[in-house]
Amino acid sequence: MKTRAAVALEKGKPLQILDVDLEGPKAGEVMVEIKATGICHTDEFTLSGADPEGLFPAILGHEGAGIVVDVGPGVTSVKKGDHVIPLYTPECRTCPSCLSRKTNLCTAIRATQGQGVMPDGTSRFSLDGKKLHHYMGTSTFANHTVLPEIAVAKVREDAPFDKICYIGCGVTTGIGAVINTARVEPGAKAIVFGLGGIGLNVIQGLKLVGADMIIGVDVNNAKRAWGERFGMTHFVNPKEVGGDLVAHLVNMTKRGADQIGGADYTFDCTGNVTVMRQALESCHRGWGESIIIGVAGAGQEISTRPFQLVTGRVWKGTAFGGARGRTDVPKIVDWYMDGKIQIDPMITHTLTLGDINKGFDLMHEGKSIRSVVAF
Ligand code: NAD
Ligand code: 022
Ligand code: ZN
Repeated sequence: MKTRAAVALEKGKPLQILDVDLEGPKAGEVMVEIKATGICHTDEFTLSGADPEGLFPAILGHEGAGIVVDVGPGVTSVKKGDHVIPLYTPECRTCPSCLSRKTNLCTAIRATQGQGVMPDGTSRFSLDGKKLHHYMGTSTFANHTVLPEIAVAKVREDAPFDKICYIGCGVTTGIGAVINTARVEPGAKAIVFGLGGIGLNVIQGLKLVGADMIIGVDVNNAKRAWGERFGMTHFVNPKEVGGDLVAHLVNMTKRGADQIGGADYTFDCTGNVTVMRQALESCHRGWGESIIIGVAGAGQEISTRPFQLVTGRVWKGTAFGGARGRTDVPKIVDWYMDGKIQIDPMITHTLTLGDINKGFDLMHEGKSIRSVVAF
């Protein structure tokens, strides 16, 4: 069949809106009509050519929501008409990683997903007879896409697609980092570096679990009001701190008879390796944990003195907020529908597919928190 898609023909060029060919779902696969998709940093990272593993031509996009329109042989967990969110981190429940209960990084389709093809090694997308690569196993910048059954989460049908698509990446990553990766407890003091589409979700996750002190750090003063809206209690602009940022943050978080400072939990939501070091070093000695969420540029390295870790600080990273997609994503949709978390205010722009390149411009200009394309 034909479907309309925003195609990344080559790196560094705007996406082109074209009718592409899409084959039906094979065994264990489903076809989904995408109703909405967010535009996230990693789409931009790949499109720009900065990602050395980026494949072209491709159909990008990994933050979507839609309806199952067809299922291949052997599919049992979803049926036609089900509402789903595609998962760039699948959940097979049978691979050693899923069974370990220690990680959400399912390995069932890992190799082929990275090569831009379906688990059988072929692509369902083509243009004029030429193969188009899938992207992150999701390819949501198309009105229809084909995914493995293990890479969709079935969600309730009364939830609006143009909002819950954000749960396909940003919301789950931010809230999940708090709940699954850091396991923040009530009363904790936390610092969030970078108040964008991820950091604001970390803030609302911290508020949800009952953190006491939520310090937001951003070089852009316009982010103060954004942070406050979701539960931030203090704001620091590193450019306006006279002196050392880490010392300033440690001082702000002093407590107890010994008056030792440092946060219980810090989160990097910038992808900047200098910020990652600041985040680690502004943790409390003995128990502070720093969670890296930001994805750094290719070839970047992090550093600190071993003393920082010897004295009990913990450096961790998280992918998709440590969430097991098929299990956790439907619950997050429920939280949204029950008013426990907010999504609507963070979606600052809703665009048509024809205007998708404007979404990338808004991201570059720092004007959006999230742009969503509604089909
Ligand atoms: P964003 O651009 O919306 O937000 C980044 C924020 O950081 C901006 O507000 C910016 O002003 C601020 N910032 C930049 N430099 C800073 C500095 N030196 N100190 C303090 N603040 C600074 O980006 P986003 O959508 O929130 O994404 C953040 C990062 O998270 C990206 O690297 C993205 O790739 C990554 N990410 C990771 C995962 C994962 O699973 N690990 C998932 C989604 C996104
Ligand atoms: C999503 N991300 C950034 C912005 N939006 C993002 C990027 C990469 C990962 C997670 C989120 C990520 C962390 C660890 C891995 N990835 C490796 C997982 C593994 O090897 O098992 C990652 C993922 C998918 C892809 C590449 C890297 C891909 O499909 N190309 C989850
Ligand atoms: Zn993303």
